[in-house]
Amino acid sequence: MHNKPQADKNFMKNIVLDKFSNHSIILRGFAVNLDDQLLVGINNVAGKSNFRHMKTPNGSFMSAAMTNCGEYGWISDKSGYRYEKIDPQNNKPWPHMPLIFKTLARDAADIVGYTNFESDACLINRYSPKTSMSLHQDKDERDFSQPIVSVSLGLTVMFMFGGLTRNEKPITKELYHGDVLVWGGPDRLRFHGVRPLKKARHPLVGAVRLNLTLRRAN
Ligand SMILES: O=C(O)CCC(=O)C(=O)O
Ligand SMILES: [Mn+2]
Repeated sequence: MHNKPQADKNFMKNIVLDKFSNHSIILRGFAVNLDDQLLVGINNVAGKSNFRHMKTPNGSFMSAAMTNCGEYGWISDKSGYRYEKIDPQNNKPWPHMPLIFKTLARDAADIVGYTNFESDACLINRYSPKTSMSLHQDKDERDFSQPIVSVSLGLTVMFMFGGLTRNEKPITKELYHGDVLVWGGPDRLRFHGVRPLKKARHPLVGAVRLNLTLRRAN
């Protein structure tokens, strides 16, 4: 018997969808049964390409600690935001994307109607208490017809989902351990971000929130 990681098919039959627009949907608790496997994957990746605070083009530091896996990794430095195949910190390719990440992203995208989503980049964000991410668009990818799949682990956060312009007032949604958010189509370029994390302790993950953002970069 081999242990091929896969989403729990029985669990998938009872998915709770929080559809807050036609193209922005939270699959509540969809990744809960996979949390141990996802955390092992994150630790393996971070053992090869460490979490770090990237520099923004204006010279400050991103408040979330980040690393990547997959063929492409998202980076920020004084030259701007972009995807790179090589981790600039160790000059090696980013660690392989654990199969469970890819499978989870494909299954989640599939359920909400984006078939055959093949992610080639996974940004891993780690938020400590008070850490936030300001409103931004994900627009460094080549093909905006590909959705974004975002997995939350650990502490609960308030996710902000705005419009296609920065000044549109965002709605907020709490994201809990195991929630998977998928957005695409006309919502693909919506501004989004997360409010500062409140101090707490998650029984499995500890005093942080981890986020996997799976995308098709190229
Ligand atoms: O942590 C999150 O839920 C959002 C992360 C995000 O928007 C990003 O990394 O681009
Ligand atoms: Mn984003």
